[in-house]
Amino acid sequence: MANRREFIKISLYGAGFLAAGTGTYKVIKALSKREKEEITKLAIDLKRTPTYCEVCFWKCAGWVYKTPEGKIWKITGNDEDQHCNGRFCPRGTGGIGMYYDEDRLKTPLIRTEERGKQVFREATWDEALDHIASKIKEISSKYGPESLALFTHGSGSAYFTSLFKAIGTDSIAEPSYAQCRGPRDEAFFATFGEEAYSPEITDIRDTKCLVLIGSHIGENMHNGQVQEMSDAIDKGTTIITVDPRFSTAAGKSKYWLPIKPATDMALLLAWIHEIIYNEYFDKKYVEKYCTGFDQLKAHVKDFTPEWAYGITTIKPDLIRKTAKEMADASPAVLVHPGRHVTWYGDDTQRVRAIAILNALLGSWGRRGGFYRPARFTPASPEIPAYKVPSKSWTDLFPGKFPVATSPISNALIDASIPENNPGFPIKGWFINGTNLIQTIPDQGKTLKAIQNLDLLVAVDTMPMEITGWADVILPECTYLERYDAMRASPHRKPALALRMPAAETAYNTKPDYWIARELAVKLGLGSYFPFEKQEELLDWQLKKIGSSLEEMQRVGVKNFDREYDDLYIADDEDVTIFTDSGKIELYSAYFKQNGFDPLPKYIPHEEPSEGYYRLIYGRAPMHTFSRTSNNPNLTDLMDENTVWINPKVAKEWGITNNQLIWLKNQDEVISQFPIKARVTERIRWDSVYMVHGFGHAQKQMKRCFGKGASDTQLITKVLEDPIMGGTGMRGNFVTFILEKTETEVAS
Ligand SMILES: Nc1nc2c(c(=O)[nH]1)N[C@H]1C(S)=C(S)[C@@H](COP(=O)(O)OP(=O)(O)OC[C@H]3O[C@@H](n4cnc5c(=O)[nH]c(N)nc54)[C@H](O)[C@@H]3O)O[C@H]1N2
Ligand SMILES: Nc1nc2c(c(=O)[nH]1)N[C@H]1C(S)=C(S)[C@@H](COP(=O)(O)OP(=O)(O)OC[C@H]3O[C@@H](n4cnc5c(=O)[nH]c(N)nc54)[C@H](O)[C@@H]3O)O[C@H]1N2
Ligand code: SF4
Ligand SMILES: [Mo]
Repeated sequence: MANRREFIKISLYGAGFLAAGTGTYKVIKALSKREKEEITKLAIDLKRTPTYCEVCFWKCAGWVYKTPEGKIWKITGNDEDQHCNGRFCPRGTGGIGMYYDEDRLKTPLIRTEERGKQVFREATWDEALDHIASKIKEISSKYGPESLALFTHGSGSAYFTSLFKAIGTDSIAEPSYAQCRGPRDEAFFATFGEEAYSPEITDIRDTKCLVLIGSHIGENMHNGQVQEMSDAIDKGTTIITVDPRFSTAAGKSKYWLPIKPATDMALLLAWIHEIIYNEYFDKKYVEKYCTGFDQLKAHVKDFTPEWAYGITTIKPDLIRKTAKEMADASPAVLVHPGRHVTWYGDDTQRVRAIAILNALLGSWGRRGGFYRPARFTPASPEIPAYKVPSKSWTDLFPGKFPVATSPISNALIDASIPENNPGFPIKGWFINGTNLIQTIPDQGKTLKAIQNLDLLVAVDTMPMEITGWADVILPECTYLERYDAMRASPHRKPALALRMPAAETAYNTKPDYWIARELAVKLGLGSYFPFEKQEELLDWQLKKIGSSLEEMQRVGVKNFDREYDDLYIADDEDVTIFTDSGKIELYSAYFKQNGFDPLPKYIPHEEPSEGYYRLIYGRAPMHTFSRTSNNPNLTDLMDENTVWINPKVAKEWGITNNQLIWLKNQDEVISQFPIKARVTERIRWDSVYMVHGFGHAQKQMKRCFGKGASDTQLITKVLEDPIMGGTGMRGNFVTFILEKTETEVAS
């Protein structure tokens, strides 16, 4: 593959940067400059088509270049795009590997043996969709359409969501809520009346002080954020990183606070204490926009840095100094809200403390804090009203998680297990673009739920763990072979981005729009998809705004002016805050009303027992979850994960660098595959760390099968957030097995 060799050459250049750790934040810029030079040289021969990337959910818009022979040669960023500023990250560049992966799903498959045995027969699309439609009808008439659940992630979600609403169910969950940013968004809603959005409205570009609590930007490769952080580093911005691990970001920080994991709440409360009792807060701002200050002040009275030191192991003078740094930068200070925040079960409250801190520092709506987003919403064609479900997902477990604003994937899974006595049973799962086995903690529960289903459909591009359990597998073509809904995410300026087919459709695969519409037609719901072809819908939407599909195919991205000049709140400006009180709620009346603490409290969490270590995890710059583990281009950069162990601990155990070991958790679950030890001072002695997304147990993914260990397999204990149902995943502890005994190998 010519394009692959090219890619590796460029990527190795990038990987060198990464390994050296000197310029991680420069890698995107360096890659893009070289690529652009090469493209300029060759431009005459190359065709380009616009796309937006599906390798992660930052959705950068770019260009796909093809050789005269029709091979995809390169993907680069679109200069007009605010998400990427013309530069893709190494994963986005490696997206080509999704198209060329020879292990891809190639044709629809129908199970012929019971679940658990992966025996399928090939089917035509018509046959597969007929089979699904008749099962959907059967479940609907036996239990009601509400007993069908959709689990979805990624750009196909729009159309499958529409289909399932038309069928008559609102049990439609995305793992980006209860496994990711749900607690953050509910905490921000409660405080500011708005979420933190995606892409986050963090004004890193103009901040004078960036505080990262766990957020490991730089390994977490969300493109625009990494670029803005790179510029911030160059400008000498003060960065404070709180992480039990010396992350890439910690290496670029003025202050690294190697906190004892699970104790961040104590640090946050001590910072709030310092900021209030030293009168560091933005008085005018707090007076004008906030409510509940006196209650907050009384609440944090005793949460001194000395108190927090005993809990967090962070020295009082360091807590004081960092609080002062934030105050000095205020309001251009950004205590980052994080993104994957489902850690310890009190996550909504921890992010509430982060929100409160930002409010006190006056950073919400201010330059260098959180900007005000703007979004362009494309027109929707006229369709019949969706049927109102007679039973809603909120009736599955009445009274639980009153503050949740989105369906909770783990609650849908619970409701698929009869002995949990749900309000009504979930009997069918339609899964699009999410590998539930690796994504949802407590795999045993997921598998138990699966055994109770009457139907499990998986739409995917790869033979993942979840497709192995499906009754019907529908192979979607990759994002490089299809149109999709236009990207219309909020940003500093409203914008639209187009994705269109860049390459021939490989194998017998189909795009999400086609699949959703065909199924709708078979269910008698075709009127919900009035356009036969997606390009007709896109053209109709674009013509409404004086553009056209033809124009978007040429430009890829269209930025619009903001309707109002309100990127930031001007000094003393009257603004609408969307909470019930119309104020930024330091004291949350809404939480109180729902039976939760109106002000965040520190609650001690369980600690590892002797010989066990807390299992923490995160991202690697060159991979996205489990979706890229088999990508030929990206496995060339990293093909397994390692377990980071502190040298003191390694010595006690006699573990050496690169030694293959197994991990066993508190519930006696042993990692299915061994993992290499990485002995490093960069992790505290009480924890071990690994990158999520490896340890695949699906043999059909030949490159990644059995490489490294799966964190999810070891996350059997879930610390559920009582406020919104998030699955806290960092309350699991592991010990080491240096050699497996016969019985352990057999198990
Ligand atoms: N390359 C790459 N980038 C990605 C993704 C990807 O798959 N690959 N996924 C994207 C998505 S969807 C998300 S949600 C984000 C997630 O990215 P983030 O929101 O940045 O992730 P977190 O899980 O919050 O942070 C992981 C960090 O938390 C630290 N940590 C662990 N326990 C504690 C603790 O108790 N306290 C503190 N202070 N720190 C702790 C870990 O050492 C690690 O450095 O990344 C996004 N970016
Ligand atoms: N243990 C553990 N669990 C986690 C996390 C963690 O760090 N550790 N992170 C959590 C977070 S932050 C998030 S956001 C979620 C992410 O959860 P998921 O989105 O489920 O993550 P992936 O593992 O990437 O699974 C994506 C699936 O979509 C498929 N896919 C890729 N492209 C396409 C496409 O174009 N069409 C279709 N139909 N399918 C496609 C992939 O092959 C794969 O099966 O996981 C959460 N769960
Ligand atoms: S950050 Fe990287 S992987 Fe994510 S959308 Fe952008 S280019 Fe793609
Ligand atoms: Mo996420």
